Amino acid sequence: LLDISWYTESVGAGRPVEILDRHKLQEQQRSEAEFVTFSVPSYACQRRTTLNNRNAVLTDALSLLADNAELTGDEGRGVAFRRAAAVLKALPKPVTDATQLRGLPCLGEHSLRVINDILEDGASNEVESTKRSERYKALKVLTGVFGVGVKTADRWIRAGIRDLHGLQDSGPALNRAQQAGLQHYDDLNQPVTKAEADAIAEIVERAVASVSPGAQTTLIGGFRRGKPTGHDVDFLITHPEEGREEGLVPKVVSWLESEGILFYQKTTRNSYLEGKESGPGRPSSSMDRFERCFSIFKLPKEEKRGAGQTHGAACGPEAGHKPWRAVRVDLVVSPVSQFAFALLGWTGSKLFERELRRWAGHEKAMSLSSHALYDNKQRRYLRATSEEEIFAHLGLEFIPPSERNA
Ligand code: DCT
Ligand code: MG
Repeated sequence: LLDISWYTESVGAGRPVEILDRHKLQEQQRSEAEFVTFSVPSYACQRRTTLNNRNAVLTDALSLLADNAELTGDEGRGVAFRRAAAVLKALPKPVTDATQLRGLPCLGEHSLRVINDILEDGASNEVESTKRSERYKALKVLTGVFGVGVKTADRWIRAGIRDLHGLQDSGPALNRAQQAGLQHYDDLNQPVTKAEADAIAEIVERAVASVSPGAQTTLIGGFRRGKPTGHDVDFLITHPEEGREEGLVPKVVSWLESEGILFYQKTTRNSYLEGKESGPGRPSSSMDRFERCFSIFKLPKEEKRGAGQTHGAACGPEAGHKPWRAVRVDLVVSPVSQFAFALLGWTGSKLFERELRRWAGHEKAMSLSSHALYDNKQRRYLRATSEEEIFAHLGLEFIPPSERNA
């Protein structure tokens, strides 16, 4: 189970090649390429999944069906599509024929049908009709508003709201997050670049250093996995002296607010000392219990950030270009004793994390969270100060962040 190397077998391999002329050899190589079959381990946390996805057409289609399933409350089906997509993301070559997929894990009947349709006809009717469906489009737009979940979007749709105009016109009560989400809709639905993430990191580091010298800030989430863009920027903050991280978020928020950098913030305090009946390895819900801040930053545009160069009125607000953009930023604070677990749990991808927890539970009788790892057989917590140690506890080969893009 621990062997995560790839096996490729080819029809015709091993035949003596001397007797073939060059033309025939080329033909054989072509047919070998067409008949490569793949083999991958079944848990995503046993696989190395880089950002170099050779099957994007197929995985985009399956991801869309996963989105749709999640938007209609069918989480089980959503996970099934995500697992199928993740298997294809890990393949070393593009799939050209469905027979290459024989024996691969996580490819259910439904996913295989979609893959087959695309390989044979270039498109899947189910995917195309989902994309065009009014309900899917409305759910996408409405849940694209920061602070709006599936249940709220569904309620609005039943009240006849289909888009942002409908939302503004019919004016249901919006909470503070949703108001900010609607106000900054375009910015927040525009991918954040790595350069913007780095600029935000500089601001967060300055804030943290000024309110808690010695505290450390780490870029986590998709950017730690090497993604060139993201929907937000995630940071994990800790302090090398246990306890000194307590109450750090309100101080960082005050600093940012005094600098005029925050459009919105909601801070939740930590709750890992509450509910002693369930240890930190077994949180009562899937929510983390860290001190955390969901925020929207006001980031000056690049030309304003650099050497203070401006390019005249054409770039000014009077020309209709605002000199800043809104960016979603998540801050998470962990005590240093839990740092490795928080780092592993917040680096993602979401599916990689889900698979790590499933592996721990099903294969190792352990409970993994972003706080701790509990061994149910030994009835004790397993300590770790690095991600490498956690993988070792779990009996898994270490997978670096850039290969956790399942
Ligand atoms: N996470 C998780 N399960 C969730 C939500 C989040 O395990 N339900 C973890 C994994 C990723 C990390 O938190 C940050 O979450 P996101 O920002 O949503 O994910 P991302 O990979 O950073 O994606 P993006 O690049 O779009 O921000
Ligand atoms: Mg993110």
